[in-house]
Amino acid sequence: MRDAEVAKCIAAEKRRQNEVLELIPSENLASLDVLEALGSVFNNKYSEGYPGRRYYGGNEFTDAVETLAVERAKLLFGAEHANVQPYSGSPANLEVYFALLEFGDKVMGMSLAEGGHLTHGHKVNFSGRAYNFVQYGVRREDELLDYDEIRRVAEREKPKLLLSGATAYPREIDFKEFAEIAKDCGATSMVDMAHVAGLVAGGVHVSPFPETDVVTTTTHKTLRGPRGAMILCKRAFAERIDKAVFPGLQGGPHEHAIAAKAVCFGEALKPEFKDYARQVVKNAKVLAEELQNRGLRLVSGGTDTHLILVDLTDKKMPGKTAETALDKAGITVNKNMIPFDVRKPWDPSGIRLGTPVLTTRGMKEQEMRVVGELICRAIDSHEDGAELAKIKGDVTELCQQFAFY
Ligand code: DSN
Repeated sequence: MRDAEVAKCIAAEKRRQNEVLELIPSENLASLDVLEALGSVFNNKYSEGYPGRRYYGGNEFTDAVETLAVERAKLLFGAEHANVQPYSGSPANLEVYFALLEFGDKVMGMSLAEGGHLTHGHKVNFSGRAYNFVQYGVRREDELLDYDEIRRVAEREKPKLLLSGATAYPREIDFKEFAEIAKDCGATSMVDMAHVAGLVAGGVHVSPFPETDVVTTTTHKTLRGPRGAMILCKRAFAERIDKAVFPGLQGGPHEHAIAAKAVCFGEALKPEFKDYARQVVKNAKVLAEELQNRGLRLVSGGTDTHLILVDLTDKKMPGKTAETALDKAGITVNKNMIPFDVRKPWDPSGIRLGTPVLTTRGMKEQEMRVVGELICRAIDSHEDGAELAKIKGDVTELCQQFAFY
């Protein structure tokens, strides 16, 4: 790297990633092989089209690497068709809508405020502007999805597409039940499994396959690959999906990212990945228990996945204050809305955390107890700079034992 200024930023970010406790549940640490593929000469190539049908010459090796990614993706998830070209999760979702719907068609998706995603029909997002989204959420009493109620609404509203998947729901989502509801009310079923793809691949979360018609996922979250996405579907939807990705919404595919996706899927097909996925969930459960034992209220009372949502209302502390205090202590989380939040998205009542990164670094149950204690100490001393600095010292010490890069 001859650009000293950029090199300095990269070195600082690498140090940060090694020295903080990264608890944002949608992040992970990709392997050096994934990073090498991302930094490869595939970056230089234009390859509009699909393997064997490109608009440019010189695509012999991009065809080979993209085919590898497609075949590994299908094998990993038991899918009939895979399109590995989506640039990221949001475009992937819009591509599915573009493939299967007319503008104005009715879709059901989970509201962002209760755990969904912007592209699941939020009014500020293209999805919510272009399509007629009916939003569902969680039950007030236990903050869980109410499948009977979702079925009732689907039968009444008759959406063309029924979408499930979330970014801030700590419990396992019954993708099979969603597929059943969609089938019974004549809708196409779609799952956005971005958050839990690695858990599905590792066999510790119910799979949307083979029942679901179309599935989107990012590849950089629990799946631990490059920043990017893919769409998996039944053969019957393949042609429409491929056309929506290119030429519908995208231009030249990012073949360097596709090469890195192939590496990621290869890693996830290895038996060790199952151990990883199992440990992610075990760690989240222990961390959740530790936080509860220390007096924090968790949305839905715990977790089945990699993700924990803490409600700080009883602590009389906004999520933003907690995020800032934890940052000062070297612990990275994100402030997050909780279901039925009375506060605003920029300063909501909760924080969201998860265990994919710490598990990649090799931390286990014992370390989760320590992490839980550090989090609670930082929250309790959010106004005490000296104590936060002391906690940061403890964080650095722990992190040094689990350096990854
Ligand atoms: N930004 C992602 C997350 O943090 O969950 C969702 O796209």
